[in-house]
Amino acid sequence: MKVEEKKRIFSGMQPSGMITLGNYLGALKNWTNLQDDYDCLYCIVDMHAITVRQDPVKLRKQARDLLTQYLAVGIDPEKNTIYYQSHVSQHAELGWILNCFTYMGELNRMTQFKDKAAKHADNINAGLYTYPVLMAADILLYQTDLVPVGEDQRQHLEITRDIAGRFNGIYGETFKIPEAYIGKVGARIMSLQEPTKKMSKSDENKNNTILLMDEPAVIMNKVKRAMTDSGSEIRHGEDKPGISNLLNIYCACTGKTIAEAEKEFDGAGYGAFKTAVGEAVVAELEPVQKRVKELEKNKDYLDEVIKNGADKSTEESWIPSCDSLIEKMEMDEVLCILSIFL
Ligand code: ATP
Ligand code: LTN
Repeated sequence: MKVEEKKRIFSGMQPSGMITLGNYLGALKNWTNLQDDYDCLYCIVDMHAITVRQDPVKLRKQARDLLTQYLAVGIDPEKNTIYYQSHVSQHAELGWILNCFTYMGELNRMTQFKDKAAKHADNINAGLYTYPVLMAADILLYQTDLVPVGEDQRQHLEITRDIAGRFNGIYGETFKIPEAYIGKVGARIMSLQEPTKKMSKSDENKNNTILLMDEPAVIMNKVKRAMTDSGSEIRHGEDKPGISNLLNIYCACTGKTIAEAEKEFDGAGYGAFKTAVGEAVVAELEPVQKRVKELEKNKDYLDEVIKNGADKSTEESWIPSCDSLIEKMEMDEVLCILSIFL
C-alpha cells in the first residue's frame, strides 16, 4: 500500500507512572499490530499527565521510560511518528478552540473525570475537567481515522466525535470523524485484588497491578495472590470476575480463545491455572523487558527519536490549515493570535 493511501491512526498514553499489563494488552500490543497497515502517530501525552500533580523530575523520567517502552514493544520510529505532546504546541491551540465547542453538560457526564475527581479531591482543577477536550484536539489535529484504545476510553472517543460533528455542522466539513478501535481481548484488564475495578497504573496498591517491567518472580507472586471467586470451576462469567480476568489475561497473552482456555483447564485447580497464567505473562513480557534494558543504554538514540518525532509530528499536524478553520469561523482576531504560533 502506498503511504498516502493508508488510513491514519492516533493514540497516546500518559506518562503518569510505570505502565501496566492493562496498558500493554489493551493498547500497546494493538499499536504494534497496526503499524504496517496504517500511518500511525503514537504520542506521549505529557500535558494530560499534569492534570494531576506531578513531580517534574519524575515526570521527565516517566516520559522517557514510556518512549523506551513504546520502542521496546516493537513500535518502529521509522514507520511511525512517536513524540511528546508538549513538543507540538498545536495540541494546546486546537484544544482551546474546541473548548469553545464543548458543553459543560457533556463534560459533567465523563466517568473518568468523576473517578479522578473523587481520587484527587484536593485538586479538582479545570484541566482535569477539560481533559477530554485536549484529547479530542490530539485526535482531530491529524484527521485521524482510527484510535486504538482500551474500553475505558470509549466515552472519550464519543465526545470527540460529538465535538467534531458539532464543529462540522456549524462551519462545514472540517474534521474527520474518528472511530474507536477496541480489541476483542485485553480491552479491559481488571485489578488483581479488586477485579471489578480496572487495572490502573496510578493504583497505590502494588498488588493490584502487573507492571510491564515487573521481574518474573514478582509477576508469578502477584498472579498467585490474585483474588479468585468462590467455587473451583475455571469458567468465564459475570459471577466470576476474578477468574474471568485471569482467563482474559491468559488468552490475550497466548492468543487462545476463552473456549479453548476453559477446555484446557477443565478439572484443573486454581493453583495450576494461576501458574499457567503467570507463566504466559512472563513469556509475553520477558522479551520486551530485555529490549527496554538494551535501549536504555543507548541515550543518544533515544534523544534522536524524541527530536525527530517532534519535527515529524509538527509537519504532519493538520493545523497549518487551521487558518482555513479560523476563516470559517470569521474570527479575525483569533486568526491573528494563532498566526503568531504558525
Ligand atoms: P492512570 O492510572 O494514570 O489514569 P491508566 O493506567 O488508566 O493511567 P492511560 O495512560 O490513561 O492508563 O491509558 C493508556 C491506554 O491504556 C489507553 O488506551 C487505555 O484505554 C488503556 N488502558 C488503561 N488501563 C487499561 C486496562 N485496565 N485494560 C485495558 N486497557 C487499558
Ligand atoms: N485519555 C487517554 C490518553 C490519551 C489518548 C489521547 C488516547 C490522551 N490523548 C488521544 C488516544 C488518543 C487515557 O487516559 N487513556
